Amino acid sequence: MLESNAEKARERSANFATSDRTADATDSPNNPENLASLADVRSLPDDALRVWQNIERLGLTREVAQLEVLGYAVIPPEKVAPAEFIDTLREKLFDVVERRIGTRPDLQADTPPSAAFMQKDTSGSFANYTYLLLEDPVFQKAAMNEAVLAMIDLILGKNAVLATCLSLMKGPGDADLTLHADNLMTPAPYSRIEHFCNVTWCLTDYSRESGSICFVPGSHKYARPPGFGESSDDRVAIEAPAGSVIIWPGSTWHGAFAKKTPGLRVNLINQFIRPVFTGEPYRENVTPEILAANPRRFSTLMGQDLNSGWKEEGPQNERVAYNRGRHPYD
Ligand SMILES: O=C(O)CCC(=O)C(=O)O
Ligand SMILES: [Fe+2]
Repeated sequence: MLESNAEKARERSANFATSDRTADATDSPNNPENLASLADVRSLPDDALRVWQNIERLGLTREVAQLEVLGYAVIPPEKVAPAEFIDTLREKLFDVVERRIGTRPDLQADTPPSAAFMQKDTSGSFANYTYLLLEDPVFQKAAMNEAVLAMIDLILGKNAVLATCLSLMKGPGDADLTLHADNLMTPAPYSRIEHFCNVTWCLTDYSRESGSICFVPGSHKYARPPGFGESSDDRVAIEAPAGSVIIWPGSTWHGAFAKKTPGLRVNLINQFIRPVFTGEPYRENVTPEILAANPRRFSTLMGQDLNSGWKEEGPQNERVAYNRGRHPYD
């Protein structure tokens, strides 16, 4: 005979009362420490379970909490890679710069080797070395790092693609790097689902004095870029030893403090994105005549305003104007 609903309800509340009094409720699927039992919970996709188990296996739950609450996470070196790997990464990076420019970077120097095509900003001596991934297997290894990919799986999904592999080197200077969100080409309001993620390997020690990156904690929830000058009093500097990896999604407001100590600050940056397909290759194949025969907006549809596809010459940031307070296509 079928149990009546009233009987079922009594049984449920009896079970609830029992489990409430029992300290060891490890069999309950509601116990987050018992993830295996969640495999039976049909609302949770298989992949979400595997992603979470991987996060736990690598000891990254604290970093996931930082991401959720603060909008950024700092993974300490011991959870990422041995010190020798960081030394190799830095030396191979210096090899590339020496090959490209003819001068090897020197950590004690106050200016990184530079070439005409490199951008300078106002925060002092600053160089941006792009298109590094194919230069040495060590860069590919960094992009494939287990802890990094565990976080990428969570933030962007397992089919994320790598958008950039670059290095910033900066020496002493006076001006801070202005607050911005890396969702540079995305109009507000930003999606709740992140589409972009920055993974920065610190190859030298980071501190406020040594010109570290800074964040506005919680700004990933604002769903828009900062207005000009907004929130600069809320910036928090990252204090992290070389070998740490800093991860944040495209919506988190960040900048950097001016470097007040001698020598170079060096990093390696991988930016990951959700795959977005553009289908037919109009961007490369539309002719100047067709562009000229159509209104301005047509060029945008043809991908002519996209700030992507650079190699060693680096991105054309003048195309990106959100952080300067105007729409780039106006
Ligand atoms: O490395 C820094 O100081 C911040 C650079 C930045 O804004 C970025 O990597 O998105
Ligand atoms: Fe940025």
